[in-house]
Amino acid sequence: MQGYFITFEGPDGAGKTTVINEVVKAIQGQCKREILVTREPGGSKIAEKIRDIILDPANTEMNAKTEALLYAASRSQHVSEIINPALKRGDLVISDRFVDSSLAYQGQGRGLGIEEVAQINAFATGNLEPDLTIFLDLDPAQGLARIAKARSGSEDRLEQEKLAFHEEVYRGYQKVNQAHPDRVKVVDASQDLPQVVATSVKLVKSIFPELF
Ligand code: T5A
Repeated sequence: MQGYFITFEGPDGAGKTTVINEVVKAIQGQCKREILVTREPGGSKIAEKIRDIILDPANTEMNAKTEALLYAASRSQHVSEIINPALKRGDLVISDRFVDSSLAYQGQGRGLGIEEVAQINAFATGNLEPDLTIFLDLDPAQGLARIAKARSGSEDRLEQEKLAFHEEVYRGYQKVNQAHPDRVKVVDASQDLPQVVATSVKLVKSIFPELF
């Protein structure tokens, strides 16, 4: 029995973690499959250790290629140890970020090239692609403002990047979204949280009616 793989993407502070939690609360009583929620970077013991290295604000000297390769390494472990076994069991896997984050942040934001970063990730994941990606669409400045409000002073290395970097990342997401219109569904994340959650739940139910 093959499972289902849904990812949530978006700029920092778009609300991915909050929305995923609410979507799961809304569907878990009705969904016919086990639901596994996970996140990137991280999701497994080794991948979480790599996450700590990547996001440590003290690692100012990390170069862009090292950063891209660490995200891909963390993802490879996450896929082989957590995601693939869950999909094999037939679960519904929901991941907070996946390859599209690397395409946008490292490919476009760091200027490594979307195609180049896609290649190392195809190697890392064995070409695993989500069945559905929900892109929480929010102006990067608004996302950073939400983060500053929620946890000012404890922003990680990527969150501490200047607004210009996050705007470049957003342009990267737009390119990725346009290249995959069937897989990526865009939700306006500037709406109130209950509206963002309701739209996301509606999308999941309409795209995978057999799950309910
Ligand atoms: N990264 C990641 C890469 O560069 N390459 C990669 O390949 C990958 C996988 C990850 C960092 O690494 C980068 C991206 C990131 O910079 P992280 O801590 O996991 O670090 O960062 P995020 O995934 O961005 O998590 P955040 O917590 O920063 O953002 P979320 O999850 O989008 O937002 P969330 O849910 O924490 O919400 C932020 C605040 O907004 C409020 C929430 O209550 C919270 O206070 N909020 C709303 N407020 C008003 N209206 C709404 N609709 C709201 N929704 C949420």
